[in-house]
Amino acid sequence: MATERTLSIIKPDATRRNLTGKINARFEENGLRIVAQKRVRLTKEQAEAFYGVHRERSFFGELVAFMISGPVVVQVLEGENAVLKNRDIMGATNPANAAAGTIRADFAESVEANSVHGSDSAENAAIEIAYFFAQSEIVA
Ligand code: RTP
Ligand code: MG
Repeated sequence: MATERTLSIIKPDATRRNLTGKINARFEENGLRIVAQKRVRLTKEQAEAFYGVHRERSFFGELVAFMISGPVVVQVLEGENAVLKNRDIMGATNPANAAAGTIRADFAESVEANSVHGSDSAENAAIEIAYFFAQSEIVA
């Protein structure tokens, strides 16, 4: 299994509750390395473009409003099988369905305010990483 990278976002519900360190510990304890990280306030345009695949969904407007409601931490995680591994560490989208010990089971407030984003495929990871980071900002 080759080393892989994935894009992670610690969402506004989690930064508001000062959970960045606790969430980062989950990644590191599970063998993922944080090779890039920055705390930013997304613009409406950035959030709409980032979640563009959901543009037709009923929750799109609320999702964008939530993602710009406070600071987020965008980060690149690196490790073996990083995309799927991070999805496992995060748990299911709805915390009610998330397995015990996952970030969303332990920290998420709701299906929307679910604390973290993680890329869902290697292909999307490459697109999402390039959306937020220059190559020179990623230090392995
Ligand atoms: P993400 O993209 O943020 O990692 O989450 P995901 O793959 O687990 O879930 P996805 O289906 O891609 O949905 C993106 C985000 O939209 C919000 N959502 N709200 N109100 C709702 O029913 C609903 N469904 C999804 C969540 O914040 C979800 O993470
Ligand atoms: Mg998704």
